[in-house]
Amino acid sequence: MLHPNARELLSERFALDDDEFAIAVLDGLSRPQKTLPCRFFYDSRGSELFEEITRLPEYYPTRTETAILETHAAEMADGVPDGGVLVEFGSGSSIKTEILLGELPRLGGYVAIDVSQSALGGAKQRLVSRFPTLDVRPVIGDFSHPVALPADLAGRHKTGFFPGSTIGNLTPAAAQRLLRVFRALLSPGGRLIVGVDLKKDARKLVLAYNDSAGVTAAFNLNLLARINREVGGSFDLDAFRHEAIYNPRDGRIEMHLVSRRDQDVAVAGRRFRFRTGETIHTENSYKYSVRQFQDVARAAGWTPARVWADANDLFSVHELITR
Ligand code: AVJ
Repeated sequence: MLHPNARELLSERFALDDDEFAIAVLDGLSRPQKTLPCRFFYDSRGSELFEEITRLPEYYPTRTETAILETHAAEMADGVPDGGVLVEFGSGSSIKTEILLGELPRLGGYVAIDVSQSALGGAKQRLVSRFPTLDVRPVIGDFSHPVALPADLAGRHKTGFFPGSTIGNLTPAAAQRLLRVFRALLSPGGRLIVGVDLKKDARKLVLAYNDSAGVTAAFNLNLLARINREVGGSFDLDAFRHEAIYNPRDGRIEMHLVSRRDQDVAVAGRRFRFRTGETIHTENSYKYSVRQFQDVARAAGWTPARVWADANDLFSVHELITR
């Protein structure tokens, strides 16, 4: 039995990560509705494929949110006091952050939280060369668990930044819990800028997750390749197909991997049976109206303030403040 802190100390990019993946896979495949957690999409191949998704003509969220940030960056920045700190949850390459940082010459520090040490290192290098006086503080960690901010910045005013509609991967109940965690971390007087994909025509949504070039299909199927490699699986990738559907009741896109035939698959020495048409549910991507998201934010103790959207109401960026 490991000391609880040992997991924290050893976690990133280490044996315990493989462990966590294996446990999640065996658990998910043992359920009546087979499921795999979407956070495991992002191995190095998966991250490449996601980058490719963001450039697809059908995938509107990334370019729409980027345009909203470019249009309204000065307004978003005007709530950050001189010497205040910007805290980004799941910062990755910090590309979108750069848009805000251009409007924040007197920022007291930028705390970038991400699980990938290499992404953090690359982002820091790029940001420091563009903003030589910026104090960049990489923190390795998973944004979904409370992370400790650098102690010397604890007393500063904090603005959180959570773009990308990553929050859409969570159920509304889990999104509410995460917003509460963020509020505690950013308090007192904290503020949050969060990107949220909007409800829209179901056909447009489905096309964004089922592109004609098949990149999203490859992204979804890559999860099976990862299981084969890292957990000792026997998945035949040709025996499954990608599916994206809009579930109007829950207001979410669901991605599934559909078994093309009756088959048995071995994973880590265990056997899993698939019927023809049976699916593995691999991702939810919830879509909100502005009001629905504000209700979730209020239930988490935030006060909704400004909302920015594009002219076609495809995507929204919310400002949440502490009353
Ligand atoms: C990174 C969670 C915002 O839900 O749109 C893109 C992931 N999955 N295409 C999304 C994703 C399939 C994406 N997020």
